[in-house]
Amino acid sequence: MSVVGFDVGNENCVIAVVKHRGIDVLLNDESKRETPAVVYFGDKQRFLGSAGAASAAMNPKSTISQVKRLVCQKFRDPDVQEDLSRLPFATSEAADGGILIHIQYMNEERTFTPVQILGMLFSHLKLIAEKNLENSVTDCVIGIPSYFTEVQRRAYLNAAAIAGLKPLRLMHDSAATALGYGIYKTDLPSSGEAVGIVFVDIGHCDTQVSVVTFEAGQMRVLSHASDPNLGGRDFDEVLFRYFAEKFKEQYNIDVYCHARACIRLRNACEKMKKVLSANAEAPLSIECLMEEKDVKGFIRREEFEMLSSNLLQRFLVPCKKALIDAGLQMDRVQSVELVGSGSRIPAITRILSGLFRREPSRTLNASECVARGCALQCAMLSPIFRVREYEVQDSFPFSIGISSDEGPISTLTSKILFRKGQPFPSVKVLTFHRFSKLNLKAFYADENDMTVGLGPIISNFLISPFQAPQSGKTKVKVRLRLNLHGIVYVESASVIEDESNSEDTHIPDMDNFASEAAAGNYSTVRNVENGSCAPADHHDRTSNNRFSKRHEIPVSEMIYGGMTKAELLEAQEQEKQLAYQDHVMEQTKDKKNALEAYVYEVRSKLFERYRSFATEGEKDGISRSLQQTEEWLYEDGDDESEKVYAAKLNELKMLVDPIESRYKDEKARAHATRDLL
Ligand code: ATP
Ligand code: K
Ligand code: MG
Repeated sequence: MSVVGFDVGNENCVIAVVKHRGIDVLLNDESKRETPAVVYFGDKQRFLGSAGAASAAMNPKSTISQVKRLVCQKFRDPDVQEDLSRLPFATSEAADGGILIHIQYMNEERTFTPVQILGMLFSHLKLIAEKNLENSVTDCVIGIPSYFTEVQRRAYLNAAAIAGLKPLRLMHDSAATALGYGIYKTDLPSSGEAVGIVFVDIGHCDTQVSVVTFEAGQMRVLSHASDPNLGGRDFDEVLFRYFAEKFKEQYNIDVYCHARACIRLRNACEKMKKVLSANAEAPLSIECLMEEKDVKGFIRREEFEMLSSNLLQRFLVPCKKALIDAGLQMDRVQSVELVGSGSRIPAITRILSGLFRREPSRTLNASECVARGCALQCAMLSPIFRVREYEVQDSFPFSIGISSDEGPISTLTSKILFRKGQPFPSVKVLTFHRFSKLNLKAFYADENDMTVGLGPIISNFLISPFQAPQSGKTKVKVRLRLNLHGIVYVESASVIEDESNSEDTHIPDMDNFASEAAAGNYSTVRNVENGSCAPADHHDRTSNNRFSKRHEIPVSEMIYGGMTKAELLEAQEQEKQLAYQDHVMEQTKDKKNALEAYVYEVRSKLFERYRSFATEGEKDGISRSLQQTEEWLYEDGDDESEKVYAAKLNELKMLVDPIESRYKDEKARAHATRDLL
């Protein structure tokens, strides 16, 4: 069993693993440290990651990318429509208002949700990790943006479950980065003021800023702020629009009308952007972009920066917000750490230097730090690993409110349960007085926290049934947990029967809050599915030494959005079938290659090793068979099943094996003779 950290981006994925001597980033099939977040549906199998990316330009409609952003989004949302308009594959509105991706696969029209595609990516990453480690991988920690709401967090857990992974934690990207930073940082003061560091992560589509303080043996996240719609791709778009306009005048072509031309120009612009990070100017040249026209262009870095000036200003917004929310004065910021590959644009460094009054550092590996931090956290959470004691305290980026209603006639009372900025995981205990059932609703309490428009409602909990005593209402105690993933649920609900007297009836009928210590204790991670509890009885000794009796009450949870259990099972089954088909095709390819290799091998052996062990007749026969097989492989046998290739290989072996054994016998005899001498 290995412990693994995954960073699944819109553009790139990274896998890290903790080994005895530190953290390694695993190489994919192409020996790369970053794996493109791409799934390509070929004729008879899927190609994922690097293999998928290779086909993107040739098969735009069958190549799915950029799904992380699409998870849980509503199809009709104008921002989503804008995103979709830039993506070449077909989509439609799902029954629940979400997005469906349409694919022509094995002569069938298939549809997949973004979560399913994400699940495919997780499967692929799992496979890479297992190949590398020669070990099964299930326990993992997965990086997520801090702005993800509960549906998105659940979707990530579903995607991981589709792939057969078990995330011990969904970890905020910046918290992971900070952990990797803090655990190796040895120059911290052992006493006195904590050191404040600002982490700025600029990815392909988003920007996340977090303020973290470090002391010896611990890190505390003070704040998270982000812009989910600001990242490297926006700079590609600046160049894209610039050249699209230019080419209208210069070549009289409109790339917007030509899907493939759009993709090619966007790709060229992304390359150009990267060139401009290291050079003062960049050329552009695309052959036969459309209407058989070759296009050429050119831009200087100053021009690019001028065109991007609005974008650049926008980076300041989350930076300022994170500082304000953290309540940290600028002079307590010891360093600004810039990560995420989108941050490699020099103008970004410049604009951040202006705000923070210091040049941002690049101490960390910009593309690997999230995965590395996740791997570390996974090792810390896993019972099979021993890691240095280190306290990770993350803060929750939303305020969560809870409301209860007392049947149809009562009014709704609502309060903030988990406050933005507070450490999590965390448990709160509430007391209610009710007749026979209790309805609780969890919601995001502050619209200003929400950067993705997914609505405020989180879940509904029905706590029922319980029996009221003859005298009136029952006292119900509810434990609500905000778990390690940042998901809120009712951990347990129970009836408290006080056996001493009726003192409690004097408690005003108002919902009562009590807060338990924020559990920094990670041993109580529970599956989020476990919303309901089996009824059980307990006897508690209360603080004033009276005995009270406790009965557990069943809890049922209704989640807004996301997959049902049945849908998840079906998705897992589908993924198994798709993976099986990929596996069969890989095996087929291997067999075909083996047959081809055998043909060449035997052909050369006929003139060397087998020369004096086969008759001329045998040699002629074998040569002819080899020739026929080779021709067959290029024609009728180009696309056959594994069985057919295996049979062909056997046929050839039947002819060649007798000769091989004659050769071996002779070798053995020679050997024996030598030993005798
Ligand atoms: P996200 O965090 O949004 O999910 P991601 O993690 O996949 O996405 P990264 O791999 O951190 O994103 O960054 C990818 C972005 O970085 C792309 O927009 C890419 O063009 C950009 N990028 C990579 N190298 C450079 C460079 N040298 N100069 C400028 N931009 C670069
Ligand atoms: K990444
Ligand atoms: Mg990223």
